Amino acid sequence: ARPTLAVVGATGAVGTVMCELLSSRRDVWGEIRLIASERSVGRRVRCRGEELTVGALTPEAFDGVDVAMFDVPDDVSAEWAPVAVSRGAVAVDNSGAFRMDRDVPLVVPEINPEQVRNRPRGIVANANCTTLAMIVAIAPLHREYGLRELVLASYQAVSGAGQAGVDALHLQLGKIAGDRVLGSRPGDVRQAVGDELGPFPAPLALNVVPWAGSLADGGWSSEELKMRNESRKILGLPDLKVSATCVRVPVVTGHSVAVHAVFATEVDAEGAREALRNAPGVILVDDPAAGEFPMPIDAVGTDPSWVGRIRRAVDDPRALDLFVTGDNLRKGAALNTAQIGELLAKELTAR
Ligand code: 11C
Repeated sequence: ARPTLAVVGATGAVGTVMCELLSSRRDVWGEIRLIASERSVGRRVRCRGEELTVGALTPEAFDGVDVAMFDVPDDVSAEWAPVAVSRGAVAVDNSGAFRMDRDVPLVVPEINPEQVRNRPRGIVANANCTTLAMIVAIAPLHREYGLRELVLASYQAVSGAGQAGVDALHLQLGKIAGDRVLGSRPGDVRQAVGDELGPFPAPLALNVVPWAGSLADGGWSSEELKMRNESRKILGLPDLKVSATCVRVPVVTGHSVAVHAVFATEVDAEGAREALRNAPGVILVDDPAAGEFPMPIDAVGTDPSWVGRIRRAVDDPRALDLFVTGDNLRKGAALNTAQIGELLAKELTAR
């Protein structure tokens, strides 16, 4: 029989994309159960051509479930993924709650699909959306040249902070539309935006904010440390040097990363392009003379990581500079979770 799937957080920003993917990808599931927080219970949601009623998050909701996907905040996953496992499901978790747990594999199907079977806690973790956009393009270059170091700067969309982030940007843009004065100093939107900052520490409209996540030791943001720690774990490089600066930009969907990657051997840009042309989950867009480079407006609503602007560093023959953009709600979240779910469905169906 086909496995039963539960989607927890089905009505959130990622959950909504998950329902779209379940409707458009090859169908490997038997029953699909949608689960959400109290305020969404009873809502009717279209998924895979069916009109499904959203159910409550209770232990019994996982009875008979084979795979439970979690698209919820860390604290909800931390509490409920083990409940799903205790009821017999394999949990695929998109939060940060379990990613660095030694007994939880962190799986990107294009890179380390075999790890999905190594799950002593019954949980498989999905990486952070910023890590995912970048890592799909970095792994083929690592295979080619042997990665030693990453210096990263992100350009992250507001939907990374959920629907509240999207709502805040639209609200702010509405407030400043047509205003060419914008406060006492041209371009300082603070006065016009007021205190409607949503989940961000400063206005996003006509601004960039070098902050994502929470404050960690040494002045790093949690998001920057996730990029470091998750890249090391996914690539199996525990000593990889990674420095990231994470920046929020006024883009609705599509996380981008500027990458400086240092390798063990000399690199050449055409060789790197060739490796990426043949890589799964990657689309190469690298013809600046023709105005072609990866941008969020290309990546949004698509599955692959878009990569371009590939250059050998002027001052280091072992280093490449490049730019990557991916849909943070698809490959960055729902798509990678769906792909992991499909690996599990194949395994469970073969039993
Ligand atoms: C952001 N990347 O853009 C974050 C959202 O660890 O899964 C996802 C946080 C995570 O704000």
